[in-house]
Amino acid sequence: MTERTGRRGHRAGEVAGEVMWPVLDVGSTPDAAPIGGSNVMAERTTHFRTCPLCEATCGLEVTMEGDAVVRIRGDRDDVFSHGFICPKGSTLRQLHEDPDRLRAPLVRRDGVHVEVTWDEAFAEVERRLLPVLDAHGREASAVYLGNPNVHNHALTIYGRALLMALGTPNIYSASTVDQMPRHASSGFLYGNGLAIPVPDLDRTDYLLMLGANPLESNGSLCTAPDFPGRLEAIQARGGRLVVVDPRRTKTAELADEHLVIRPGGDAAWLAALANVILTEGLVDLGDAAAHLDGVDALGPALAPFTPEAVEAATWIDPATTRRIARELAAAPTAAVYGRMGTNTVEFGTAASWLTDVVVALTGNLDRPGGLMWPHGVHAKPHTPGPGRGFRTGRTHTRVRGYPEVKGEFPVAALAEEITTPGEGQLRALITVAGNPARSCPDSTRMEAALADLDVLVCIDPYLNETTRHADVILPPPSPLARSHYDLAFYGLSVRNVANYSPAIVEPTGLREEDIIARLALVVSGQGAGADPQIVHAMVLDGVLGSAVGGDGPLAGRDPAELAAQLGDRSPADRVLEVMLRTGWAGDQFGAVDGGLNLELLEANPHGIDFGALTPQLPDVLRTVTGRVELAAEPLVADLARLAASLDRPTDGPVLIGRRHVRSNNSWMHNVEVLVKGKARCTLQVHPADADDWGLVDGGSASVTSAVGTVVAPVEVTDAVAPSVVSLPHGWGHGAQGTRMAVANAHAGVNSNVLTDGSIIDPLSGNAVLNGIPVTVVPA
Ligand SMILES: Nc1nc2c(c(=O)[nH]1)N[C@H]1C(S)=C(S)[C@@H](COP(=O)(O)OP(=O)(O)OC[C@H]3O[C@@H](n4cnc5c(=O)[nH]c(N)nc54)[C@H](O)[C@@H]3O)O[C@H]1N2
Ligand SMILES: Nc1nc2c(c(=O)[nH]1)N[C@H]1C(S)=C(S)[C@@H](COP(=O)(O)OP(=O)(O)OC[C@H]3O[C@@H](n4cnc5c(=O)[nH]c(N)nc54)[C@H](O)[C@@H]3O)O[C@H]1N2
Ligand code: SF4
Ligand SMILES: [Mo]
Repeated sequence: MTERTGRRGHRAGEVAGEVMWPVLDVGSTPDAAPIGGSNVMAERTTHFRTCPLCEATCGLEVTMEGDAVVRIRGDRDDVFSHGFICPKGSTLRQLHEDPDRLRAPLVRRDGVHVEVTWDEAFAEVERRLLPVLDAHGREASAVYLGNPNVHNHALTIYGRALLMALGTPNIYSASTVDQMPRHASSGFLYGNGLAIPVPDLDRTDYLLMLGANPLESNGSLCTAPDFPGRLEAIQARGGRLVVVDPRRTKTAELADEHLVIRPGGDAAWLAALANVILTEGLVDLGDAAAHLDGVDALGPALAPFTPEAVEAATWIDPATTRRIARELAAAPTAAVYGRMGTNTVEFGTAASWLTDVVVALTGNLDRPGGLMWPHGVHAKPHTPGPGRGFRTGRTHTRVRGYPEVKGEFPVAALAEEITTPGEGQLRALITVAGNPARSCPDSTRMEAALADLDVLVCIDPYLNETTRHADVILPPPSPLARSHYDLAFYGLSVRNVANYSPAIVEPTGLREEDIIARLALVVSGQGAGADPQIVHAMVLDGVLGSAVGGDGPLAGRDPAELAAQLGDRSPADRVLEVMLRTGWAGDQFGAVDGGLNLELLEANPHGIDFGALTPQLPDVLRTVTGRVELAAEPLVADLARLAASLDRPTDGPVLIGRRHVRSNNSWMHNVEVLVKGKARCTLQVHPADADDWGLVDGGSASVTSAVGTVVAPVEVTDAVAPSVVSLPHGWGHGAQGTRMAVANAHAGVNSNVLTDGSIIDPLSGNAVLNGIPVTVVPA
């Protein structure tokens, strides 16, 4: 068997089998682990681990000779991915070996970054940061958490410790340039911003996908390794895939039908689908009916959104809208799934909400083949009954008064909070695994803001566009030098799965939880030399305390007794062990025979499959009523804004983004095998527009928005709709002071110079990254 990549992956039909309960599979554990000693013999060893790079959680088979990587390919025995990997999976080797990856901390001296010891680095943080906190207060500091935080359980577990130690209300993350609308709509609908239902890919008969391109992205808010194979399996079993996208993507090419939509039009179009279902008497609530509130209010609220009324705003003709609504209602099971294209727009929360409305009205909420809630095995059993509901706006940003959502402020507001003088002006920033200089809207302003800070501390493996402004950079270990467990994504997964990967090589520097712990001790005033064990004990006590509190199976047990049962592991893994043992599938520290613990996962290096998703209503709900609030007041109120947008003029080109399978946001362009070949950072332009604007393929165009201009190479293609131009994000390398030789030689241009930080989706605070009005002229 050869390595499976891309479209040669398995089909989902083979995946959707019986529940496979854990079997001790000692025979396939690594023959020897090189960890813990210099490998004089350079013995060949095989290791199985989960790829940490994207949400798909593919299993990798890593062959080592001593500390050197010999080969990485898909793990054919992985219970979830069955050998599938994409071209990025094997580049863990290149990331591990990358000479530009920082092995030691850097501090900036006279404008130049120089290597220092860890002790010197933390002393420098103390010297630079504490006076700023003392002079301006904790509210003058902020944290930005980037995307890799959710791909790294040490960061997921320890992030809170840093936030608490810093004591700042100013929390920003990549969530508000991404999926915050999904959290907000789930918050209002289900009372829980984390209760995000996913399309039950392996069992659905009809998938309506809007603004997602899993053939390049490998899926998002829907963890499904070999997403392409699972889509093909829908078709192979007689189902239908409809893709709604302004661009003919690879996913659109695979689809049975591709509908071209006007960028930003999804909320209006979904409202029209719901309108047709309601007015044509197609409503069938199915088993969820007993848990749904607000169905009667939807008819009047959505009345203005007839297929005719939304046609100009969506470019979709009314007959097609009616037909799709009828198809959804008639399908034995159907799921509607929206991602970046529906979230990072002005009506992101509305689109997320209306996705779920269409699903609920057709009886597809919480049933196999519809939208279902995963239940990560590390999560506690749901506690049935009403909850406290979902509130936003408990605090507001200083400059524009944007409400907090899920405890975060919109990252679109970060730059102005740094550059606008006055009480509460941000003077200190800590970034953890983020590159806001390339990922956030209005980069010109963001970079000016980063340069303007009194102090910037970054936990990051690269000297890149953001960290070049840093006073101190603290690099994490290589991806092979840490253990891995997908805490975040097993909660968004199309099957309930668990897979743990031990570290393969010894870290050369500090573990990431030690970096965070020491930073937390510095910012809480305990000194650069304080023992990180203080923080480790506190974090562990917290999770043990919550395990023995309440009325769960461990109620009343002694935390110290439980701690004594934990293995001799890294601090983050000890916390993970508690979570796994006290989760719904856990061994409850010996109380449940055969229950899950970390040893069992270690003995099953290809993972354990806990089966297909199961209905979760009403237990997943945390609304005050204990019911699904289909017509929650803030959501219905937002419809007036949506209705007012329907008559906006449609002339003039708009910019959208795109992803390519060989890229990963802004940070993997330093891997030669991923960037070689034809330049991918091009402005895609429809042939008719190219003629009108005097552009030629291979020429260059100047693109101007309300906030900036970039000059990009032109790619003429009818894959984009007329009046739509597309430029990928995450490029624009080559900045002075960075240390990324490969990326800087393949710089590309930064599309976020064009995105406008002053426009957000008000309910979620999410930035608008798609549908940006631009003018395009030959450069
Ligand atoms: N125009 C436009 N902008 C976009 C998007 C878009 O579609 N269009 N997409 C948005 C989305 S969905 C997202 S999620 C954001 C991403 O926004 P960010 O998270 O800010 O950006 P990334 O490019 O993912 O940068 C990740 C950073 O983490 C570092 N890193 C990688 N691994 C680790 C690690 O293990 N530990 C630590 N400490 N650091 C690590 C990398 O070196 C890099 O600096 O970008 C958003 N920006
Ligand atoms: N290769 C690769 N994989 C990735 C990443 C990456 O950068 N590269 N990033 C990861 C991250 S952080 C995320 S969040 C996910 C994102 O995962 P996806 O959302 O699947 O990725 P995108 O390619 O951004 O897909 C968005 C699609 O929306 C379309 N679109 C733009 N505007 C609109 C609109 O108004 N309406 C509709 N209906 N469609 C629109 C675009 O043409 C594009 O095809 O990918 C993850 N995986
Ligand atoms: S699809 Fe995602 S998880 Fe799978 S190999 Fe590629 S980057 Fe890794
Ligand atoms: Mo993302």
